[in-house]
Amino acid sequence: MQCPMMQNQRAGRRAAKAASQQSVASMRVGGRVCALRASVGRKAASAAQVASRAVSVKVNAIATIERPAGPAPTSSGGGAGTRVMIIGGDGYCGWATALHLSARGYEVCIVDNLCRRQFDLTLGLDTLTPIATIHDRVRKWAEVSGKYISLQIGDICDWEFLSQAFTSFQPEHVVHFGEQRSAPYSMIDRQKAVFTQTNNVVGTLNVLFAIKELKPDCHLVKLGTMGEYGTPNIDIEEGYLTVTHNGRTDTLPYPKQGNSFYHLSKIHDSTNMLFTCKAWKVAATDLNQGVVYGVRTEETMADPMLINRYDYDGIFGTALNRFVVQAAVGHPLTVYGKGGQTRGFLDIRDTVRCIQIAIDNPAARGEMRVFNQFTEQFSVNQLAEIVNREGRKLGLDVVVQNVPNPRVEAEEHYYNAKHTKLVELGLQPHLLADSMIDSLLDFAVQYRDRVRMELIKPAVDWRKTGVKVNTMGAAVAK
Ligand code: NAD
Ligand code: USQ
Repeated sequence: MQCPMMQNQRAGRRAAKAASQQSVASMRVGGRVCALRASVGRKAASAAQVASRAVSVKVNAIATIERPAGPAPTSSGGGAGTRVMIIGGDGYCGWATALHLSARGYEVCIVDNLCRRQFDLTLGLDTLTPIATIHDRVRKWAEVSGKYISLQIGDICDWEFLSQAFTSFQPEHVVHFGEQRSAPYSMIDRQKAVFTQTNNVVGTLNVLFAIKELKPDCHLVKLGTMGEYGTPNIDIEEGYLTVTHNGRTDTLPYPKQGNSFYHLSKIHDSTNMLFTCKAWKVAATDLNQGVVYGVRTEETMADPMLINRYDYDGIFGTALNRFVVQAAVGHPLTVYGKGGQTRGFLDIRDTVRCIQIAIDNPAARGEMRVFNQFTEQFSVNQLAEIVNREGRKLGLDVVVQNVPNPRVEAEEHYYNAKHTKLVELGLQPHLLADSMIDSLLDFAVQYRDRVRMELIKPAVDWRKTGVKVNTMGAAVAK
């Protein structure tokens, strides 16, 4: 019997047949592995051709866009041709970072299996902004900037693919964004919880092995999350806590208390990284990032084809980005529960700058360095209040609504998290007060005709996590 995915991909393969470069894709459907040889040229590989490992389908394709013959980037902008592999470079943070670094003279290679696009296709979601394919994105970037980003399409859980990508690119730094990053997605059902933890933990383990086996001096910059710490009733330090217990003192990893299977996957990653820093002298920076907001960066606004994704739905949309879209379309702002939940936040323009700072000031061999990557902390109520106030200034009719909390989390709690290390290294934060006025709301208003109101409601209830795959049920709240 033919694999269903093979039928879907027939058209794509026909289109690519003439292309010269060959790649091999293997697909697992319901436990069976079907081998297929797909011709994927420099201009080929659609999202469908490289559909993700997610949702019972495993496709490991390798499609490459290599640098054309000619000089490598020079020192313009300070990157000096430093070779940076960006895993997850087609995603929200990764795409903006890839362009930021490329523009500044770093030699960038994006690695991505496009599973994020596949999640949207499977669940019926869409970004607020119309985004181009990754191949069109990097081609347009070359036109706009004269700088080339190489592209490796494949799954980092596939060792053969990852080791080949490492060997051919020889990264000096690998920035690892390439994980399933939605807490609600990880709580939809058993299959997605298992996928999230397998994808994230195995992918990171493979990256650690790739560094050890193939490029031991490569610095790992790994995206962790502030949610690893949970909401303890004491100050949150940057990674480590000095404790005196029964008269003895030690500095230990800060206690971790994740509030979803996604957040727990990040904790497992951090533990594996700490161990390999000790055992193999890996140099690692764990960036415990807060919730990112905004969409514009200098480079992603340089052409409509470079525009970044912007998630506002109840599964991938994050708090502030959702509130801004809700205000733009006249939907009540969805404050979950009492709204006292407090988190660290940062503008995406600071995300890209933090990554550059981590690269320019690398960890030493054997060092597991942790930075808390956020610039300001707010409660959900405070965010709603700011969006309400600024929205009214623009003439928007904003209503704030406390809706039943679909998550299990503290709704009133102490929160004071340190975040000084990146500032000490030169980060100059974009603060929300300014971003809100000059960027966020008017951007959402510009694209509001694309908003699908039915995707806004909270879609996944932590207490009702199912055992079966539930796609539309998860995307559209009842
Ligand atoms: P995203 O989903 O937009 O991007 C992740 C990218 O990784 C996607 O393009 C996806 O296709 C790719 N990917 C996932 N698994 C892969 C695999 N096995 N092999 C190859 N590619 C794979 O997510 P984002 O919002 O850009 O987040 C990036 C990272 O930053 C994540 O690790 C996330 O946990 C972390 N983070 C994000 C935020 C936020 O607010 N967005 C906040 C804190 C931390
Ligand atoms: N929230 C609302 N209303 C909404 C959406 C969210 O009140 O409409 C609340 C949530 O209940 C939660 C807080 O806002 O208390 C943050 O939720 P979120 O969806 O903005 O962020 P979260 O699920 O924690 O995940 C996001 C990213 C994740 C990253 C994390 C950073 O998706 O990849 O790791 O932010 S942190 O929160 O610091 O762990």
